[in-house]
Amino acid sequence: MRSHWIVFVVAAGSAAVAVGQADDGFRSPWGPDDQRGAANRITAAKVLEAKSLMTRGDVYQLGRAYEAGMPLFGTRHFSLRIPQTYGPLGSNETMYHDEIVSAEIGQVGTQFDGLGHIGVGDIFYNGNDRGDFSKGDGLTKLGVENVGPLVTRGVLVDVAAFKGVARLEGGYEITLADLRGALERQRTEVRSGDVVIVHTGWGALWNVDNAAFGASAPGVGLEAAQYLIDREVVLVGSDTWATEVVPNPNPDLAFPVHQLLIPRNGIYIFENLLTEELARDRVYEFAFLFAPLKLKGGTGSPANPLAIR
Ligand code: UVW
Repeated sequence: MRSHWIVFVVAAGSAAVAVGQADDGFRSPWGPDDQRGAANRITAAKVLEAKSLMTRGDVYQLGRAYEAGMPLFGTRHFSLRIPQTYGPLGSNETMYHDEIVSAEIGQVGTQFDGLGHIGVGDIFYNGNDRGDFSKGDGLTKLGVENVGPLVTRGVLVDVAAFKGVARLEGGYEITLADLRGALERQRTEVRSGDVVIVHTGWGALWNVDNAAFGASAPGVGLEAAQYLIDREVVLVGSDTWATEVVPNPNPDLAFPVHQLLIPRNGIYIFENLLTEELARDRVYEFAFLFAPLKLKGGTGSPANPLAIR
């Protein structure tokens, strides 16, 4: 069941950005069987570039704790139970605990959105039709197990500092001028194969005012996203639950930046990252290390990525 090919072009600032369906926009430059998308940009040279950025030995954890009561999108849920204490085993009395976790495990808390997460109508990354791979017991294509390790140069873009605020307002669209201005202020450039993480300050609301945290979010707009696509990044992340601006300034559109990045360009999204410490220490360039959980047929991965300087 293939939906009609239609192109919607939305004026985003001065640029026109295609956000709808296009028969060319979904085709992978890495071939018709490709399931890794922009992860293909991480070459041995990018790994060595990341290594060269480890000059101080400072390690930053970018993942948040998974815990009951954390903000969740829509009807998603999370629970962790320790069913019982087992043992004792042997004369040495070994005791042990296991946990049962119930959650949309790739889509709660700090989360890495894989290529099977988002479609435009029925069409997903590389022209894959939902009807062909979306199965109840796991995606048969574009599962997160295909991504592989992401070890590359990371860039933090502190848009909050550029705007002179601790926290951008909910619904604030990060424009191309904001992105460029923040990068210039930091004297940082974005290169092919980079991971780009945006600090908005919104993460300060996490587990402090969860209603406000989830009601809206500042984030990347279509034009800024297109800038990062043109620079051939691997991933765009941030300290908000969507990374993109919510609601979109165009009230007709729902999560168009997700569509532009993931199915149309094979670029991953990271959400709910802990960016405060990098912003505080003005660490704008670092080695980024993350390997998605090999959750076969999964849409995303829980995460505790590392930034090392
Ligand atoms: C949706 O899946 C709609 O949102 P997110 O990727 O932000 O969790």
